[in-house]
Amino acid sequence: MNSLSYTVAKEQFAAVGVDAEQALNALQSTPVSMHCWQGDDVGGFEREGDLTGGIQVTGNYPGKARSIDELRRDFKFAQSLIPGTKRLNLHAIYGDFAAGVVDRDAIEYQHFASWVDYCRELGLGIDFNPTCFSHEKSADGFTLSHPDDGIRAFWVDHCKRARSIAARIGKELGNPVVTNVWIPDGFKDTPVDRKGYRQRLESALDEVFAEDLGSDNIDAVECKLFGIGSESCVIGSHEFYLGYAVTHQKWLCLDMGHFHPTEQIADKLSSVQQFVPGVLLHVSRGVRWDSDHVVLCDDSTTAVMEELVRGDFLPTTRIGLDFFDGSINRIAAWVIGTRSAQRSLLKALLEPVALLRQFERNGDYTSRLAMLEETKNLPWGVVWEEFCRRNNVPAGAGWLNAVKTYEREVLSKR
Ligand code: RNT
Ligand code: ZN
Repeated sequence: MNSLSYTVAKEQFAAVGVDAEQALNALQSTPVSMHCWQGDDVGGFEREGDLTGGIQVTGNYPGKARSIDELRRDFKFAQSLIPGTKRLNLHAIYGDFAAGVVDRDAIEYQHFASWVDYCRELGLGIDFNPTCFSHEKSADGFTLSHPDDGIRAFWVDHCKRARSIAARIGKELGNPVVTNVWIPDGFKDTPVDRKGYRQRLESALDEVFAEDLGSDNIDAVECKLFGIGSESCVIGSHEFYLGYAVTHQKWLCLDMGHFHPTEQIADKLSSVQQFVPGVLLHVSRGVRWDSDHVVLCDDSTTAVMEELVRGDFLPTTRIGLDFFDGSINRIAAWVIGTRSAQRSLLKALLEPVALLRQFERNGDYTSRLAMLEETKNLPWGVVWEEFCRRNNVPAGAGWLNAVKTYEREVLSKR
């Protein structure tokens, strides 16, 4: 039975032409891909060592997952506090190397088979990423654009293997995997041969993508403006990958932290979606730089979700999360970020788009602005509570008590 407050809220939305039930169904069927790397500060299980590649996790909150079993336990718990459809986003360094660690150019499906069992049990799809950082062969900052033929070939092999592992995972689960290629390549200071690096990157990508793997794998490429140590030039820039994705009909990954600090990706979606087959989102929150803070239900996240709904882009978009905060409880970070992305999407799904569009078409920008403001008061929070109730997860901060108990009983003993 619906709650009384939901019944009232539903009527309020109906009065502006919005079907709350339809919004709930759309939210239920839109997966959010939760990144495994929030659980252990992008460490992985392949080797000890620093995180390199121009990305950084700050904070040393106790209780970080130290093994594949700990990460699996933490992730299983985190996703149980989140409503709706979830996926698990894996990086290649998170393989199951119990039988022995192999180098990146030798990873195989068998290293990920136990993740497939794990996700099958939890009813989750999987997404995948080659790991082109935190390795001695990327220590000088270059991978697929490296001037050394041998090093470039190593990373080409790694990315090829990642793609075929992903295709096999997609086949096993009957659920296509998005494989996202992000490389750190870039210069701290002004280069003189940008062209050479970009030409090498293009041909390396051509090699990586040469094999047709069918529909179990979806390729995406992720652009970036700057990183720590690559402030002056990133080889895989927005223009580079937009051009590559359009030419080769790959999905483009847009990370919210990968542009100028005040530049928003919401405005890019309707342009990019006209020319590429799909968009992978890395929902993140940059604070002053690509800091990968925990996602909030804030204006920029909501603006992105609004564009997805307004443009009817949900069928050709995969929503993935990409943040890593080691300064707070990492499980809480997952829960806060994922639920905030979903709440932003729900707000967008409850927007009276038809009405607003009509105002706009009539040139009545006064009414458009007035309604955009007035709808902020509509009781979307009540619809969110109903969504949580139907999914058997705590609606309000009730999940926090569960996380605190887990912290006491599990994390504090690590
Ligand atoms: C780095 C990119 C990339 C990574 C992950 C770990 O700037 O955003 O997506 O965060 O692959
Ligand atoms: Zn990203």
